[in-house]
Amino acid sequence: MKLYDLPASPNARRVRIFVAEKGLDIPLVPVNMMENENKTDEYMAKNSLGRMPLLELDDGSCIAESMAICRYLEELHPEPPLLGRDALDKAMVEMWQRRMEFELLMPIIAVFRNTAEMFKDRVQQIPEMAEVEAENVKAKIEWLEKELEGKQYIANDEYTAADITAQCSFVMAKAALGIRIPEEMSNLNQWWERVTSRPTARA
Ligand SMILES: N[C@@H](CCC(=O)N[C@@H](CS)C(=O)NCC(=O)O)C(=O)O
Repeated sequence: MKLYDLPASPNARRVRIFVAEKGLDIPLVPVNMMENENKTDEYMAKNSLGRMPLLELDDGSCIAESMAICRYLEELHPEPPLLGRDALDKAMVEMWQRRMEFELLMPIIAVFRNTAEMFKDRVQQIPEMAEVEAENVKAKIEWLEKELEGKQYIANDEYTAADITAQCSFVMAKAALGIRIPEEMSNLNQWWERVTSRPTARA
C-alpha cells in the first residue's frame, strides 16, 4: 500500500492525519504538482483527475477522494473510530464532515485557487469569485463558532474526521490566505487548541 501525497495540500493532510490517528505506517510518495508529475500518463492511469491524495493497494487498486480513502482505512482498522460508532453517530460524523468539507474547506480552496500566483497559469482566476468566497469563509467561521458552543468536538464528544477536515481547512486558511480564527471566538480557539495539541496534528 502507498499513499500518493502532495505535502501542502489540505486534502492530502487530512488523510495523513487520519492515517496517523490510526497508528498506521503507510509509505508516502510525494507528487510534484508544479512539475506536472500528476499529469503524466502513469499517474493519470491511477487517477484520471490527476489529483492527490491517492491510495494504491498492493493489488494495484487505486482509491482517490480523501474520504473514500479514510472509509477504506476505517473498515480495515476500526479503532479508534474516526467515522462514528453506531448508526446515529456515523450519520452525525458524515453530516459534519460534509459540512466542514463543503462549507469551509471548499470555499477556502476557492479563494486560494482564484488568487494564488502558483495557479495563475493553471486555472482561470476570477478575482470576484475570490472576494465572494472570502466573505463566505468569514460567515462560515462565525457560524462554526456558534455551533461549537458547549461542544468539545465538531460532530460529537470525540475527535473525528469532521474535526480533521476543519483543522486542515484552518491550517490552509492561515498558511495560504492569512485568515486566522478571530481572538474573540473562544469556542473555536479552544477547539483549535484541543485539536492541534494532538500528536498527529503535524502529520
Ligand atoms: N475531492 C478530492 C480533492 C483532491 C484535490 O483536489 N487535490 C488537489 C490538492 S488539494 C490536487 O491534487 N490538485 C492537483 C491539481 O490541481 O492539479 C479529495 O477529497 O481528495
